[in-house]
Amino acid sequence: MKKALLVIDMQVDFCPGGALAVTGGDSIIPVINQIMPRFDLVVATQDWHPIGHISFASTHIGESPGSSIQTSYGEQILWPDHCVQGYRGSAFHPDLDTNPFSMILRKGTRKDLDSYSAFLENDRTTMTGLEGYLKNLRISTLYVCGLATDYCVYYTVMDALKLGFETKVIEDAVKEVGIPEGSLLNAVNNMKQGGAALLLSKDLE
Ligand code: VGL
Ligand code: ZN
Repeated sequence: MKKALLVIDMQVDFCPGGALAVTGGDSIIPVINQIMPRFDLVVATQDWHPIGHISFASTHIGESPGSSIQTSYGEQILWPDHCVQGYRGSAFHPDLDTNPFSMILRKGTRKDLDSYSAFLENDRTTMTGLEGYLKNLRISTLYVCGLATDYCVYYTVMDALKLGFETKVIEDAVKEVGIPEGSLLNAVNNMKQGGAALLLSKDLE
């Protein structure tokens, strides 16, 4: 049974001072750096949007961050401009050890389609290729860490469960956006109900 660690979106823009900062987002970096060597494989994701991305409030006249719009694939929450391809904010946080990464998956790269999950984009049909990559390498168990617990971690975990991976969330190696209110509780409840385990890094075997 091989296990992989998914490191979700540990980027400058999701850490304090960034465009879509998660409070305390950088506080989980030492934990992630410490646990990475224990896995058979480490995969990192980067939110990686083109200028004028559909998820940016600035792309839509009269809209502001926090509101949502209807798209061809359903409701899409709007965010401040963040993780723009090649900009400083899209880089991995400088304190994150990137050496253990076997693969870096970039998501949300298409202008008209957002992707929270590392497996399926927000239209819920376009695959990123990660499922095949992990299954070809005989990975059966996924541990998930990174940002944000209520968006990209949440969607990734729910898809991983549906795709048949045993899935665990490392509680002290994730942090939430918390918008809108209740988003963390909703995410945690659904992840547990879907069969995900929550554990602390100290309890990793
Ligand atoms: C994320 C909002 C917008 C995340 C990405 O990484 O959780 N959240 N884009
Ligand atoms: Zn994004």
